[in-house]
Order: sequence, then structure tokens, then C-alpha cells
Amino acid sequence: MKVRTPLALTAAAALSLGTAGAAFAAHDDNPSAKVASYSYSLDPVQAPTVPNSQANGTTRIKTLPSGKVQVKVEAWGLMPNAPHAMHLHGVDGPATDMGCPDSDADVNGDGYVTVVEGVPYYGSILTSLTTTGDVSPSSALDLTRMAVADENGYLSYSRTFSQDSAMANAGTVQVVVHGIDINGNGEYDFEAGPSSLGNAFPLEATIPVLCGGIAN
Ligand SMILES: [Ca+2]
Ligand SMILES: [Ca+2]
Ligand SMILES: [Cu+2]
Repeated sequence: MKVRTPLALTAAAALSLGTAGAAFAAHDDNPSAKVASYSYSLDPVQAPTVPNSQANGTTRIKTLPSGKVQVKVEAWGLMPNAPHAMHLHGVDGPATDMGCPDSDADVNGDGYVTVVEGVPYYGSILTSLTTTGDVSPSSALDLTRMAVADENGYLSYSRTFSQDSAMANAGTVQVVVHGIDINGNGEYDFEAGPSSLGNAFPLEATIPVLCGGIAN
């Protein structure tokens, strides 16, 4: 889209896109127990031809007896000294397994899998993995409350959520980490163009870098 769009609207747009792509194979049985733990590797979303895009990581999503969900993310090789938007992506409601973008995800063939091009694979934003405050999709791009990678590009994140959609979908979500310094200048800028979510954000700040989840 070419217009500047309020965050709440872009989140809503992403949500409506998400229901279209429930395309993946049978899900595992949803655990009936109150405690379950899901560990995934986080793998690069972009082709190796995208500079500075080949990070890696791990994530663990654990449902706690208290009815809360703990999410841990550890990643290496991210853009250093920069915040990285992170979310639980999926389809809210009855268990629907999505997955991570594959090589067909770059629909327009420009060499980048944008956040919107990934939605048919990983679904919409269910939970924003912020460090403090609101965790709803409306905080999706609030980089002031996102985890920051250190000078080596290492990021460590842990937070416990009481949000309903995080709890309801803990077994089927994808963890997606965003933000790639494509031109290597040490900041998110517009040289590679605007975000697929709107012109207010650089592509560099919203492009998915890592994804992990059930259907990997
Ligand atoms: Ca593309
Ligand atoms: Ca840059
Ligand atoms: Cu995301």
C-alpha cells in the first residue's frame, strides 16, 4: 500500500490477510494438559542473496500451570545494536498449523520475502513480543518496546504472557523475528524501499529475518 497507515489499521489488515492461508498439513494434537513446551529452531526467511540476512536462533514456548505462556527467544547474527520486532504469528481460534515462508514466498520476485508475502505462510500477528506493556497486535511495530540485539548481533528475550490468544494458540504459532540491515549501514533506512505494511516504515525494519514453528 502506498498511503501512510495507522498502526492499528496495518495490524487489522494483517489479521484479515491471515485467515486466507490456512494451507498446511494436519496439526499435532493440541495438548490437553495445562503444561506443554514447544521448542523450535529459528531459521532464515530470506535467501542467502539478501545481505546480512542469515541469522539463526531458537525459541521455546511454554504454557504454565498458571494459565500463562512463557516465550523465550535466543538469536545470533541479527543486525547489531538494533531493536527487532518479534511476534507470535498464526491463526487465532481452532488449532491451525501454519509454517514458515519457503522459496515460493517471494511472489513479486524482487528478491525479498516481505512481511506481507509471509502472511499466507505464518499467519497474522497474534501477539507482539514486546519487552514491556501492551502485547496486542497494535504494538506490532513499536520498536521502542522490542528486544535489542547487542553489538555482536545476539538477542535474548523472555517474557511471560497472560494474553488469551497466546495461550489458546501456544502449540501452533510461528515465532517471527524482523529487521535486516540490508545495506549494512548500521541503521534501518529506506534505501531498500518502504515496508510492505506502509510507507511510514522502512522495509529493513519489518522484513522477516527468522521464523520457526510447528510446520517447519
Ligand atoms: Ca518480494
Ligand atoms: Ca540499513
Ligand atoms: Cu511478525
